Amino acid sequence: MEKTLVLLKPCTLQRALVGEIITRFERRGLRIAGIKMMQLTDEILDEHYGHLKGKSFFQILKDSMMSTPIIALCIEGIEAVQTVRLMAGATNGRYANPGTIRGDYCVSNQQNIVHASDSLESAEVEIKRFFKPEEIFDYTPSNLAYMYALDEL
Ligand code: IDP
Ligand code: MG
Repeated sequence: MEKTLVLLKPCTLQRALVGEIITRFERRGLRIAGIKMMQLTDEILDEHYGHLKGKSFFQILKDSMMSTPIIALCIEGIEAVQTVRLMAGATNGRYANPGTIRGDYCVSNQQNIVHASDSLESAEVEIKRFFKPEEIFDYTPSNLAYMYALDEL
């Protein structure tokens, strides 16, 4: 099964939405394979947001991501990368579809509740960036046979 990285951003902790957002992933039927609270640093953000270096909002984004601890989640499911991206919605919360996390909880282009890996390749790199191997757990959910059809597993 696929694993993907989700970060609950500082805005989510400040707005006390952590439980609600984690509940959405649980209710969807995705498995939490790892979870931890972290204070991000300039170094990890330079890597994580390397594709945005040079953008006018880069420093504001990094400062915001360091303003409060974040919660990192490793989430697992069949095609979890795409499922979680669809759940997150468009980057700009003002344009995100209602029903998505961003579309239901934010109105900002930056303070947009979650980070979610955008491809299988970035998920693999990002999970390693935020979790040590021993922080990822491989237990079998007891309801798995009711989450997926047998020919999907
Ligand atoms: P994503 O989070 O939907 O994958 P990216 O383009 O990878 O979007 O950007 C990473 C993060 O940078 C966004 O989630 C958002 O917080 C911030 N960001 C992206 N574009 C803008 C912008 O135009 N203005 C302000 N912040 C932005
Ligand atoms: Mg991105």
